[in-house]
Amino acid sequence: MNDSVSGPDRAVEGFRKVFGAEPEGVWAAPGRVNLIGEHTDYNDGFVMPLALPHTCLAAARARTDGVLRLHSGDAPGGVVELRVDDLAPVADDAGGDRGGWAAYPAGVVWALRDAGVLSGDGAGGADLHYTSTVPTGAGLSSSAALEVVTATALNELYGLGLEPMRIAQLCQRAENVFVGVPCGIMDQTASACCAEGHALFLDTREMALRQVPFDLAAEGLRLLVVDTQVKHELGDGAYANRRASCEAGARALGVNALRDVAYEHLDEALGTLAGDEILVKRVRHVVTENHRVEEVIERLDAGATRSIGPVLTDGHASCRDDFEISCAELDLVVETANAAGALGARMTGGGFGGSAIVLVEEADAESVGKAVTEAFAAAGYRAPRIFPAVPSAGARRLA
Ligand code: GAF
Repeated sequence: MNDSVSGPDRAVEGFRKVFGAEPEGVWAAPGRVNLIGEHTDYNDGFVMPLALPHTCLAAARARTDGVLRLHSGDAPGGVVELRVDDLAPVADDAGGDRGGWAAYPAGVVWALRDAGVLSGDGAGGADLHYTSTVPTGAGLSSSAALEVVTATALNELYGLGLEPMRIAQLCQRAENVFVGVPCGIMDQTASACCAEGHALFLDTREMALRQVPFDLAAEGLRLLVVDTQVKHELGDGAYANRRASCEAGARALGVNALRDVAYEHLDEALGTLAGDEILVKRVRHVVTENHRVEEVIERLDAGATRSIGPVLTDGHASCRDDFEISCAELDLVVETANAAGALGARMTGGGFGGSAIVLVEEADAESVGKAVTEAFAAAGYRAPRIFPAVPSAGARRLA
């Protein structure tokens, strides 16, 4: 493939090469970072992600014979061919491989059919070729981008008329039920609904969203993403474990979800949990984290963008000490960046590796990045990848 061609052209070229035909269109869906509100989305809480300029592209055309052909320019293994009528989630106790990367788009077709959005024998058949610039395994939602671009393409190819929020919900269901990952709704909503120059405030209980202006360049600020390039194995079971602790905490407190524990009554609530130190910590993280999202919104609404820095750093301490989802590499980013003059920093996403975000004055971006890179070298860690998080658009058609 010719490396000099731009995104959509590259997707079209890849499609032609693999399927020997013209695609009907090219669609894009972005990865994300989360500004604040970590592990709150499965507690009916608040989150505030923003979309990255990095996207997963799909060149696609519909098929009338009920065959789904999936090809990724980034993964080895060639074309994965499936019959849409045969798609079914793998039973939880079946173990083994659920189909690698292709399980995500296949799960989306299954979810659209299972919800009756795509109906009739063979509906959902398509040829799809993907190419992505969202780093994988970096906690930047490459899987959600893959799901959302698939649903967005099929939405148009089949004239389904789905709103972005509905696309996000169907993609979450694909991931929960078909792929078997118990994620919340944040990543898919970010990929489907974000807007350029904005962060997305989402109330995951009401599924109400607000686009919050977040034009950092205009304020002389920059948000850096630091991809630590590590993913600790521990993370796999730990997400489900944290989710189970939150549900246990809600049960112990007699509420539907931890969202219902008021920040003002947190001490009382924690008193009720006395004796279970783990539940105390998990509940404290979720309740204070929801409060931090509200604080960040207030400060942004007041035009005091710089003042969100310490709130981000407090959020990191809570992820590290109470929710226990950080790791040495992420902690080193936060400590080093803040010591080098950043306004604030925190891990972002599920944790146990992946990426951190750092809010800096534009003039300090280079020196702060350099300090982090040097600290990684001194600690014997692999060099991190550092790039700016420019708040970008959600899923869309490109060609
Ligand atoms: C992962 C999940 F997919 C999200 O739903 C969210 O829970 C996040 O971890 C933590 O905030 O990205």
